[in-house]
Amino acid sequence: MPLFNSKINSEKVNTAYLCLGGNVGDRKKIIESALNTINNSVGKITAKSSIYETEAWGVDNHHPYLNQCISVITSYNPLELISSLLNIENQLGRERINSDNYNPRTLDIDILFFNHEIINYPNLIVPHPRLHLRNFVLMPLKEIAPHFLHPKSKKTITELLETCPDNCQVKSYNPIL
Ligand code: PH2
Ligand code: MG
Ligand code: MG
Repeated sequence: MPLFNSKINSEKVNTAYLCLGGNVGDRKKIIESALNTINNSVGKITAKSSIYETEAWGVDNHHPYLNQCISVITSYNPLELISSLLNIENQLGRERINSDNYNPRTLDIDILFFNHEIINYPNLIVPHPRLHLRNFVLMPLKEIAPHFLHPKSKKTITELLETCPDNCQVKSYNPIL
């Protein structure tokens, strides 16, 4: 019986929504490399928003970020997922200087949703506790999941964006190559 159960668990398919962002280095290349690694090692990417250039939220006068949201299908459980995402951040040059602060970073990959689960581990809270306060998350997320219901507030992403108090600028990123 245990064997049977673990096989079922290892094959369970989960849908996670992630937000990627960074404001140091070649921001676009770093996000693209992260997407490749995620697709090859974490699970298949099923949707991608466009890339946005976004004013730094929560800090004054930091360099603007690029942000993008994706959905991914994965057999990882939430802790396996966050640990593999932290590895990818590290591989792509993330240095954690002071974890309480919004330091500039090459790459941050946050789990926004994991299925419709509510998860409260000491080192992982899902849904992301500040996603409803952030245009840089809600605008890209609305592109790929406008009707997704937040499992706590039971509001859709479209509704959350309408009531989001954030004034930070978020605009489409279309660099002239
Ligand atoms: N991430 C933060 C803090 N502030 N601002 C923007 N625009 N984009 C981010 O990804 C971001 C931020 C903490 O993770
Ligand atoms: Mg973050
Ligand atoms: Mg993070």
